[in-house]
Amino acid sequence: MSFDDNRKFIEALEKSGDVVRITEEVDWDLEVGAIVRRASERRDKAPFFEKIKDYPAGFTIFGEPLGTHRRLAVALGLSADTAYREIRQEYERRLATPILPVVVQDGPCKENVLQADAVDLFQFPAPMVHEGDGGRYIGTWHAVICNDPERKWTNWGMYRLMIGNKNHLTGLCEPYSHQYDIFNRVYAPKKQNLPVAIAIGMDPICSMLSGSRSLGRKNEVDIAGALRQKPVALVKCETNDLLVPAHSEIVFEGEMLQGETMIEGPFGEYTGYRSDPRGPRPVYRINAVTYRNNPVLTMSCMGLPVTSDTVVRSMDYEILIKRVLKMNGIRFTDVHVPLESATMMAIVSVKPTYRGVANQIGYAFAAAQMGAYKVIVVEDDVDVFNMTEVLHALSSKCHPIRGIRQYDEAIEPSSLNPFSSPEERKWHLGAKVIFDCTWPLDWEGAVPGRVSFNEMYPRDIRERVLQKWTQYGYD
Ligand SMILES: Cc1cc2nc3c(=O)[nH]c(=O)nc-3n(C[C@H](O)[C@H](O)[C@H](O)COP(=O)(O)O)c2cc1C
Ligand SMILES: [Mn+2]
Repeated sequence: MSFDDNRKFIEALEKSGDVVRITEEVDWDLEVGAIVRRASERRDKAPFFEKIKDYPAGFTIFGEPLGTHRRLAVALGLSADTAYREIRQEYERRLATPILPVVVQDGPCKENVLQADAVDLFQFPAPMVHEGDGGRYIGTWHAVICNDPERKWTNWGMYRLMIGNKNHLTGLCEPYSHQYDIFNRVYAPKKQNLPVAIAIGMDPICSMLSGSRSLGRKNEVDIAGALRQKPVALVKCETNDLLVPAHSEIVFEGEMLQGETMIEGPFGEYTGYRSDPRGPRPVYRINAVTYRNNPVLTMSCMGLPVTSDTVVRSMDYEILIKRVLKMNGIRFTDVHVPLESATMMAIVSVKPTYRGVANQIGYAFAAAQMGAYKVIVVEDDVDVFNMTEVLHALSSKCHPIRGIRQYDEAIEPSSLNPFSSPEERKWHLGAKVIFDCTWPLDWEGAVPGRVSFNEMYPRDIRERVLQKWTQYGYD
């Protein structure tokens, strides 16, 4: 079961009880943002806004499509209450077999076509997401699509987009991103603009993959096919050769301009803060707009967890971290990036067989471009998803001096790191720390034994207690 668009996805979420249809008229100016924000902070259902002030009936907004693990499970065609570990396992299993897209001649995204002077980005109910944002953000859950003619592949990335004026967008595109690399490596030397297509309101899986880093230089659309277990139908743009999902709700065709900037931001960010000041950012000129009748604009209201960003990127980071650890020959047993950390912390479990494994993990994290700054290394008798066990291990086993190791000036992919100084943020410099919660191997014979039901009682006693538990008067 996979969804071609959010319309079908919303129907499925209605069945599983994970969406609220809001028929009351809401204001695009902060009211929509405030509702999405509160729902996220309460881990509540996704809001689907059916009537937006100042906009025609049928122009709707769908907030935080993947803002909970339940919604992620439904998007993958799994039951809404599938345990997260199983969701991740299924996700990783499907990743292994890419399914190439098919190109079709026509699609719903061509129901309305506007070109040149007819383009007006204010035609869509882009929300003023947070108070004090630099403008109205129309790209917070979408894909910017571009080709790399040198290496012959197509990139999809989620890079935020603010409306600059009637036919220009501007937004943050970090230097480590694929799009910036293509813009800078292929197009800048020729002083050519980079053709782009911006697809908003794609199906949940296509959107999700646009925000994923673990794929590396793969065509995101091939992996979207893998996860959907069905190829994505693509259709050609009107004004360039790029291909977009035929079921996209809204498509902007344009160019990322050489040598021009617009003042963008600030914006409420994924870390739960607003750290990055207003400043000059890349500009996209929009030459054509195509959209479905009654378009569904998707959005994310970044800020304190849990948002679609947190849900998607935590899993993506776990997959990335596993790969980095494997590449370094580190034998780990599991990895968890807690949702509450907004991808800034990771827990890794290991079975130590040699000294210094935590330090080895520290170096691997410090060298890898990913924002898990705090890493808790536990032994494999701790379940990395059980924060009660993790906090106990951290409190009891990590030596306040010898158990902590810092790695300075680690290259940091995000310029939004709240604890870095403004100067460090500018240069993408971060730092990492390892909390080693493993027993030193040379303590052989002197390791404190853990006092727990499972570890401190003989099997026959435990079995008797379990068997008679309700007899004793417990539930
Ligand atoms: C909701 C959301 C918003 C994001 N906003 C930005 C952004 O404004 N700029 C940016 O460089 N990355 C942003 N990211 C992170 C990138 O999408 C992510 O790093 C992705 O891997 C980029 O694609 P690429 O690996 O193909 O470059 C965002 C991610 C999500 C999920
Ligand atoms: Mn990419």
